[in-house]
Amino acid sequence: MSHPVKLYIMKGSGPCRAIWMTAKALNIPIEIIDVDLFKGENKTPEFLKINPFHTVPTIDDNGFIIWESRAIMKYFANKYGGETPLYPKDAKKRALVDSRFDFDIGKFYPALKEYAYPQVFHNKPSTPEREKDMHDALDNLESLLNHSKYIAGDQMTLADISMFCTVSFLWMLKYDFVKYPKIHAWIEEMKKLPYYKETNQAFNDWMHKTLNKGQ
Ligand SMILES: N[C@@H](CCC(=O)N[C@@H](CS)C(=O)NCC(=O)O)C(=O)O
Repeated sequence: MSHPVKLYIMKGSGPCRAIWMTAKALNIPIEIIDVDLFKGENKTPEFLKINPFHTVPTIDDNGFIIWESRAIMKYFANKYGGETPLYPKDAKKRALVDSRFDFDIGKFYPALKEYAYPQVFHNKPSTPEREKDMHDALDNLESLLNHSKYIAGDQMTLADISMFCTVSFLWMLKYDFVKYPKIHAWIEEMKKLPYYKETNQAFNDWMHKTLNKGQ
C-alpha cells in the first residue's frame, strides 16, 4: 500500500513553502513532519540518517528520499503531475521553465541571501555592492514579467512558485516594489492561489512577529 509522501519541512522556510505549494497544486497526499531548525532538529542522528546534508525540505516518498526543493518540485510533477502545465513536457516549454529555475537558484537567491540575510538575521546594514546585485536580479525578474504574465510564459509554472517563495523573503525588509510594478502585480496574482494562505501562514506569522518586535 502506498503512503502519503512525508514532507520534512520548517513551515516558514522559502524552499519548504515551495514544495508544499507544489504538493497542494498537484493534489498529492502528504504528511507533514515539522523540523525546527532553531531547535537543531535537523542535526539529530535520526534526521541525519535521512539527509546527511541536514537541510529542509526533504521528502520520503515510500522509501524514496530526496532533498533540494527544485528537484523535489520537478519530481512531484514528473511522478504525480500527468500532463500538468505546471511543468510542461514539451522540450522548449520545459527548457524555459528550467531556465527560470536556474535563474532563481543561480542568480536571484544568492543576491537575496547576501543582501537580505545579514539585515534580517544579524541586524547588519547592507552594502552598495550587495544592493546593486539585488537590484540587478530584480531588474532581470521585472524584464521577464514585461514579456509575459508569468516568468516562463502566460501560464503559471513551478518556476513561479519557486521564485515567489524566494522573492517573498524581501517582505521581511518591508521591501517597496514600487520600482517594479510587474513584480508587484505578479506577487498579488500568486497570492490569489487557493493554497497560498495555508502554505504561507507560518512565514507571514513569523514575519509579522519579527517586524513588530523591531518597532
Ligand atoms: N537549495 C536548497 C536550500 C535548502 C536550505 O538551505 N534549507 C535551509 C532552510 S531554508 C536549511 O535547511 N538550513 C539548515 C542547514 O543548512 O543546516 C533547497 O532549495 O532545498
